[in-house]
Amino acid sequence: MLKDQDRIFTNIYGMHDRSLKGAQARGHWDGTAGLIGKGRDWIIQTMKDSGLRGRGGAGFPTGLKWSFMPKESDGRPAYLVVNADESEPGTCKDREIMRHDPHTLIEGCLIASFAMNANACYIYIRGEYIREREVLQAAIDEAYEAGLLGRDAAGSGWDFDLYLHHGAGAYICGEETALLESLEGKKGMPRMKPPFPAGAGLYGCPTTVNNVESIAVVPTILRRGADWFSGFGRQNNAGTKLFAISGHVNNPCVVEEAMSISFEELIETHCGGIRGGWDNLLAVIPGGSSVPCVRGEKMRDATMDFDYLRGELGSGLGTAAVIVMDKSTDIIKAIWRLSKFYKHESCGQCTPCREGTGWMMRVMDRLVRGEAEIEEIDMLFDVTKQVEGHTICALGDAAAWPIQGLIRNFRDEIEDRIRAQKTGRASAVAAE
Ligand code: L3W
Ligand code: SF4
Repeated sequence: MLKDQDRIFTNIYGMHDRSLKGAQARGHWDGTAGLIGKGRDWIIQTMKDSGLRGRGGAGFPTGLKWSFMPKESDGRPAYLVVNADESEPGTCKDREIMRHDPHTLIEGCLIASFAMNANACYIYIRGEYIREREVLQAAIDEAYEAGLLGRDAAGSGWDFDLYLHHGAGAYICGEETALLESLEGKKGMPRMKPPFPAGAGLYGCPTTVNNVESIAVVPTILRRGADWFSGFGRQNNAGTKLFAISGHVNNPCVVEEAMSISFEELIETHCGGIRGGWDNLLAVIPGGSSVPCVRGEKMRDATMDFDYLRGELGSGLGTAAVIVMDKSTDIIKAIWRLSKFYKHESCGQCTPCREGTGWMMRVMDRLVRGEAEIEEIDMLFDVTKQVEGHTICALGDAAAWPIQGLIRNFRDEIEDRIRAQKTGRASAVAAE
């Protein structure tokens, strides 16, 4: 179990004062100008050495992403954009940072922006996060008041402005290029990549888009050192990590733990175990709704990190939103519900996603009732393969993967339901 002195988020449960005074008492904003004074190359190298991988779902190395930004200005301004459009079903970790520990994020925005030559940063916050944006805006105002933002921010010699922008409730605006479109005042529709935002992002300028947690951990990593951070977890899966555990555990929670903790330890230590005991565990979605579900018995010994969950279990760590389902769950219906979500959230600009999400949802709808032919299971799988990898953004994949996970792991249950439905119908006809 992670020791208290190794936690980055010291107020994740809101037990302490979240104001600037409280944050400073817990060590935030301590020597910020000194960290900036060490220069861009030092900051980016330390982030690379720390092994931090992006916390928004894709796990792209953060230091490497920062190094894609132009070293010298070519006349265009550079921007940092923080993705606080936390909408992945099951995911609620960034919310806890913003409402209880907002200064960790604000200080991170300043340092990261400096490292990328950006004098301005936008935090794009999910529209439904109304209380969080009030808290965050109050913290930003406080930081301006104290001279930590604005001209010569925190006495660093760097001029820096931080803006909070509210989303309007569209999941797709969490996709980084749709987010940029939305920030520019346009409809939130993903752009083709490349060019990646580092080449042409906000207003066509060099931009880095990072998740809230990725930015909020930066000041502590720089203060405590890359070796300290990379000492948690294992190679290629370093650091501490916020896990948001929901569903059929005795105590659902958001908790910071060492990466690569075992699933069993995570659940037993922080969640009071599985509801009804381990034998009652049916399935787990370990990384937010976009990654495939895994059968419960395969999860117990699972290592909670990017490489294990993808490599060994064909799933993923995603946003580390761990959704636990016990045997009272109708797993086919649960995955159908996700299909409905993705159909609703598709922006509709590419055919495989626009048509495929509806098609998949309608077949799933029949599978829930067992009103299908066994052969349709393979046909549905084929359709998910035609959607996956053939769309502009990852929403198409996100719609396909949960269904693939269902078919791989719960095929017997799907077939049983179809057979039971047929038998029921046959006996009804015989009875007539
Ligand atoms: C420059 C290259 N930059 C990649 C950058 C890219 C982006 C980052 C990751 O989707 C996933 C998705 C969801 N030159 C680059 C480069 N980059 N190659 O690296 O890029 P990518 O394409 O691997 O992923 P993505 O499009 O950012 C994110 C999944 O996360 N997800 C959850 C999402 C929901 C939330 C939320 O609610 N907070 O994040 C869960 O699994 O499905 O697969 O910045 O530009 N050559
Ligand atoms: Fe829009 Fe779906 Fe295409 Fe993404 S994959 S751009 S959400 S239609």
